[in-house]
Amino acid sequence: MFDSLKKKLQNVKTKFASNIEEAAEAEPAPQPAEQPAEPQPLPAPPREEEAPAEERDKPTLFNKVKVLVRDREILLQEKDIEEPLFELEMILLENDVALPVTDEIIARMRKDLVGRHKKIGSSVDDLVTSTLRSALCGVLGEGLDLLDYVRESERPVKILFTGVNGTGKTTTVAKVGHYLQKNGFSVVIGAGDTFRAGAIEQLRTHADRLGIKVIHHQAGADPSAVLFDAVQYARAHSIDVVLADTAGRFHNRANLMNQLEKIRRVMKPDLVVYVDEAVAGNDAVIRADEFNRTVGTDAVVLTKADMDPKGGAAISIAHTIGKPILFLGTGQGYDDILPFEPRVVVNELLGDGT
Ligand SMILES: Nc1nc2c(ncn2[C@@H]2O[C@H](COP(=O)(O)OP(=O)(O)O)[C@@H](O)[C@H]2O)c(=O)[nH]1
Ligand SMILES: [Mg+2]
Repeated sequence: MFDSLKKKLQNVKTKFASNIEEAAEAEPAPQPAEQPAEPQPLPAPPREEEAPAEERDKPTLFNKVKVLVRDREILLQEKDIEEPLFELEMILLENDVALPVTDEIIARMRKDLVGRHKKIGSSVDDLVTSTLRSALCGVLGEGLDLLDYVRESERPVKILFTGVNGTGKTTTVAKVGHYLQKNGFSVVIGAGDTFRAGAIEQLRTHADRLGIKVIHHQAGADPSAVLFDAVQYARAHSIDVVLADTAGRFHNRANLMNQLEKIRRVMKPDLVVYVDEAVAGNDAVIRADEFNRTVGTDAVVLTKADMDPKGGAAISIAHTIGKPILFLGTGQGYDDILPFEPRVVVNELLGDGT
């Protein structure tokens, strides 16, 4: 998952670190008496080793930051990180991170490295990794824990899955059903894709394997009626969660969008989940944005993350539409679904697994 991006981030981290080390080596030898909290003209001398820790930790007022390199402190300036910052920007764009999200990450990196006092140990690597980590976490925002959500909601919890064709909605409905069952919740699935031949059968095959009840009508039936019945069934049998599969649709196809509006009115979903594939990169981000504007979206599932070397959609989508990612799909098996925890994904990207 995201291997190309991971490798490139590793390289750019090394570049940041070596630039900072170079800046440290170019720094003049420490001067004695210094006023730590006062603004000073550039270039400023490094701070004294013997300056009290609490003084060293105070934010400086000018545009640079003290960095400890091999047990000595230097003042890091913008020019020292300009080049790796540019390289990082190119890497993010090449890996399908949306432009505004790339800008945000770069701005966060710059702000964190320059113009603020930073307390770090003697490792430049740690500084670079933690700065990059917090910039990425900043754009990924908070995930959404489905188990917590279900625990805290009135029953039955109704979840509607929507999005374009072939992205993995039906597979995701089956995976989420399995995930909820494993975690102690009862589930019923509504076969709301009555449009495509074979869709009901496909869903029933998944559900049979997983021991999940499917409510379905004939092909061509009104999906609102099917999903209404699924909700009634859940009420009558005290089922915790209703998962509603739907036919793939485009935001710009009026008849299908009207049908979706009707499903929403009749079923009254608690969560509308937009499903798209991570491999679609920027296209997935644009489509999610358009779906969110036209029908509204509460959360996103990105499938096929296992086939995506870039990770751009996963990084960009939540920040772009302002809605959390719920899961990443990571394969074709029923267990190949990963609750989206931003910190875990960022650690995976930065390759340190901590
Ligand atoms: N590699 C991989 N394939 C997936 C994933 N999710 C779905 N698929 C495959 O994508 C194809 C389309 O899935 P389907 O659920 O029928 O999509 P739908 O048309 O949106 O309902 C199927 O072959 C699935 O096995 C995933 O996370 N990883
Ligand atoms: Mg389907």
